[in-house]
Amino acid sequence: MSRIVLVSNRVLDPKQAAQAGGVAVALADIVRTRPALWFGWSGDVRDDATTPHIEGKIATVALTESEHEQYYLGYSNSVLWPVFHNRLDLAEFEAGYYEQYENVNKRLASLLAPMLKPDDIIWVHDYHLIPFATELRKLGVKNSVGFYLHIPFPPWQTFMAIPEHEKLAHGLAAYDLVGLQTKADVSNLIDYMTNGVFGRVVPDGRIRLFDRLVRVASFPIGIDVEDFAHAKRKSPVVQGRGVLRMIGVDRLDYTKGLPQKFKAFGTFLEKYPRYRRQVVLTQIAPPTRENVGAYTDIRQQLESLAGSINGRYGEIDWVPIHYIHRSAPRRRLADLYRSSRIGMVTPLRDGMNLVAKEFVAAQDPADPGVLVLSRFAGAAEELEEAMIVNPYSIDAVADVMRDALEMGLEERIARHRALMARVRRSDVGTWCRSFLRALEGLRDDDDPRGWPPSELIEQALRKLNQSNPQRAMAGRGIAPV
Ligand code: GDG
Repeated sequence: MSRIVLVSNRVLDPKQAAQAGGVAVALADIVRTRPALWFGWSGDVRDDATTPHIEGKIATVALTESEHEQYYLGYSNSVLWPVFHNRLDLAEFEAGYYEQYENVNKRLASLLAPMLKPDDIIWVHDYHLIPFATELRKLGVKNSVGFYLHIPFPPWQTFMAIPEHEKLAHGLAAYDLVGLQTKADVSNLIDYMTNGVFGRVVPDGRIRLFDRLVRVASFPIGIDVEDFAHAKRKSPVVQGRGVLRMIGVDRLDYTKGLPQKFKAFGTFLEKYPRYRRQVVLTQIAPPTRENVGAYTDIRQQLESLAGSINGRYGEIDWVPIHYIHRSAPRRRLADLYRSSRIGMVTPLRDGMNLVAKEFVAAQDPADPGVLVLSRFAGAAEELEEAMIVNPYSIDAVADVMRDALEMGLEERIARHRALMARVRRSDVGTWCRSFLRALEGLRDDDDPRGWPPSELIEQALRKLNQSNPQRAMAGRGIAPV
């Protein structure tokens, strides 16, 4: 069995990873169960640590002050994060950010390269590390290298607003496999590769971009269902008997649609006064990236909205919004999900959103709560039986809150059963296995024609051929078979 080398911006102690949740659990699981090495940033910022700290299967590196400032807070979180979430207005295209982004990728690659064995499979995670494979290739690394993007890929013209988009495209082309969350993301990336930088889809379904062949496919991430399936019902007490809870759990990020959610709850209380005193909205919103400017605004906005809604509708014995700007223990999250009637997952844009799946997994199948899910979360592509909403439409979300509260037991059970089957089918184990199988398959594949073109690639081929047969013939679109 080949060793898996995981590379991610943050590396967590596997013991802490279980508490942190999300992807960290999945990666820690690979490290526990396979020959593996997990390499990346330790989370420390110091100017004196230049060599990796190696402990068992974990190798970590500190960042210097200026690397942290420009690679992490700067290019990764003030350029790529907002643009990939369609927030060009928040992007800070500062001179120097990209250079440092590339430098950190180069430095990390040069520290990892000497630790690699010829048959290692390398799996790089997320937007911080797009140029990582290019830097490895420059050092002569020939191994299979896959990349997984946890956040959405934007429409191609939005991506082209990034001044260095072509360099990023070169970065992506250096991978053998680029994995994305949804089919919509795959479609956006193929659009960009073919229209923006004139890649072409070749008959085996891969994309020829610059001088490389790269496969692009979707691998929707999932959760460890068993982690949530044994939640307890009677956990955190709600104020008063019979009061129903709506629950939200989101990092305090401007992509998560928190002000819109609070406004919709205010509108719901205004339009449907009979629900006053009957319902509370509990929002857990742990702090995140507080050193990035755009995150200060969202915090202030949310505090003022919670204050004004509570001031306007609250009573001595009933506070409508419980807003908690701290992290909750993972165990308690599962209990909170289970004791809530509605899961409010309403991001403005999200790669997948694991909270949606965790909420479903934690429900009591005999008396389940209802998931309200934004159509702009990647999870909406799979979780069709949720109540799908447009989070920008405050009035519509307020109405869906009422519909969800009024939904009868039979319908709640039917929806939950279907959702639970989906959450089980594409759990975190399936996600890991299918990505690694695809990557390992590419390595063994010396005849690229062996790859059946995926449904999406076929669609792209048809679309391009129909829209511009000459382009296809000219070799810019599809290579002749
Ligand atoms: C990125 C993409 C994609 C949250 N608050 C607490 C807490 N959490 C846990 C949740 C969940 C995880 O953190 C959050 O995952 P999400 O998927 O909801 O969102 P991002 O953090 O933005 O993750 C996203 C994901 O990567 C995976 O590919 O789905 O689209 O943006 O597991 O439960 N955990 C604890 N306390 C908290 O207060 N313990």
